[in-house]
Amino acid sequence: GVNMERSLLIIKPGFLKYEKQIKNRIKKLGAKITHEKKMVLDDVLITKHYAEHLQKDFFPELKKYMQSGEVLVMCAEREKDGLIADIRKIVGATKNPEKGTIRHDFGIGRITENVIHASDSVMSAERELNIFFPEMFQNAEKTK
Ligand code: 3AN
Repeated sequence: GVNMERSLLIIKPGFLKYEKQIKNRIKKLGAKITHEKKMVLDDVLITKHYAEHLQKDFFPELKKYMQSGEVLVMCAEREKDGLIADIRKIVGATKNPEKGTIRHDFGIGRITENVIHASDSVMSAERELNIFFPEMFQNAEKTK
């Protein structure tokens, strides 16, 4: 429907053991996981996904960590708008996430290894979903 909203999530290396618990928290928001894939991120995917961070001091460390093991990439979708903000709330802040958030409860207190990525706006969600699930966008082209 017109209020549908979706978000790109990545459970980061070392945290796939919390897959069920993390998914349960997402589902409690009334969202469904519509697409998912387990993978090791190659250079192309990392570079596209973290395009805005390529020049940052922490990028080499972030890249090395993000390629250090399998990740679980997911698309979460909900019919009611506000899903992206609701997910960011339960994910928690980049630094010092609050008790009760995913990053706090499953994290190990390191900024780089902060458990999960979640899109921060509708625009980034669509950009990121295009990178990891291009098949989601192929019909729109065909029906033109
Ligand atoms: P968020 O994922 O909370 O939106 P961003 O987009 O600012 O945060 O940063 C992307 C990722 O880069 C973070 N999830 C974290 O893994 C890493 N990162 C951000 N800031 C730092 C930093 N100062 N030092 C190390 N890693 C960082």
